[in-house]
Amino acid sequence: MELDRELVFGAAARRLEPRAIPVTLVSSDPRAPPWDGGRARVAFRTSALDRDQHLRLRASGGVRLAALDEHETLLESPAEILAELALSFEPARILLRAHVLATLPPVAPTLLGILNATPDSFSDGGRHLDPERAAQAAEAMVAAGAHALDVGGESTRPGSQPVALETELARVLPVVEAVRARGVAVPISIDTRRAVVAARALDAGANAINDTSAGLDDPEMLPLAAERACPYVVMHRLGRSADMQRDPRYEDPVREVAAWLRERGFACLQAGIGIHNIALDPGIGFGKRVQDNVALIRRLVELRSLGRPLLVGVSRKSYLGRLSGVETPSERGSETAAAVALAVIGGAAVLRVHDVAETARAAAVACAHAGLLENSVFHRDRAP
Ligand code: HH2
Repeated sequence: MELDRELVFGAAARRLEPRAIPVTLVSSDPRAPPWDGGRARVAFRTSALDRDQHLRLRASGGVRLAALDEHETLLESPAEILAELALSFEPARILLRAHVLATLPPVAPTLLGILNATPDSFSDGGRHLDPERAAQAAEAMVAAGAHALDVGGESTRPGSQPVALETELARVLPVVEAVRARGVAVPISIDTRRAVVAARALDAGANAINDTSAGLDDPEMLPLAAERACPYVVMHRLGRSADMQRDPRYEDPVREVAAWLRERGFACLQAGIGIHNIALDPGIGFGKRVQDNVALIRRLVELRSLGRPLLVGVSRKSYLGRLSGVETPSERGSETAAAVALAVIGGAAVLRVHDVAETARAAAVACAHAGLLENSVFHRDRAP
């Protein structure tokens, strides 16, 4: 049965209230592999629907259903539609928990080198303020194994204050331009909460937006990401930088962060951002206690049930220092390597790191243990 993407979970489906329809997963066919020719076959119980809801579901084009009987239905869907479904419907989370690991191809993570054009970032503050020096550092990171670079002009460390728009622009634009002028050709993400900064950086040669506010600090951000059709990182944050570490609390940080990311991911879809351009990030250190960060890394695999690539930023973060007793961020290389290895095992797709060479080695070892070596860029690029 050929399914039309728009018909199945396209624009019409987005008009549905995400959790209005109490459809529950019954089972996938246990005899068949979850993916057969790129399609999943999953049965949903729809008996909980009243007539009105049922009509709405069908009228929405939200699910193309072949009835099993009057209470159960069979959904068939290509991977990308399931991914979109995961952000839109709560039951799909359960569904994807069962299927995603078996279905999304495992890949070695992308290394995203951090290039902070700031005087006050917690680890590399002041090192890359000069555009030429920043471009040299970018070149060195790529030589060391970075697949992409993340340029930021505003520290978001706990307790930091926002910088003026003009200041942020004056910091990041010359760096993006200098990196490009030097011929560094890897993708660049712009780490900003402001749509204007993102737009200008994209014009200057950046390719993606990394927004630590998930679109909540600037109403123009999601529309911009949709219009530019560029990758957009949705990061979880509790509170704001100035106060986020004051008294963060969760009952279950992993469940709560997952629910929040699903909500914001759905907002991205509604704003018109393509499902393939959405990546999710648990926001390590952003309004989290040590045990919350630990739980998020230890149970990272649960966030994969959201069906989108996960970006993880553990590099040198203070919770690592709290665990090991090392206070100076730049001396937390071993701590970073250990956390990066766990993130790889948990299925991280992108690792945001300061020391690329060191992390590349840790990631290569972790990839081998996770069975990702064949796909590993480390393996491919470094084979003699
Ligand atoms: N962490 C920082 C900044 N941006 N973006 C994403 N997506 N995920 C992160 O974990 C993340 C981020 C904080 O680290 P850093 O840039 O090194 O420090 P500062 O905010 O002080 O500039």
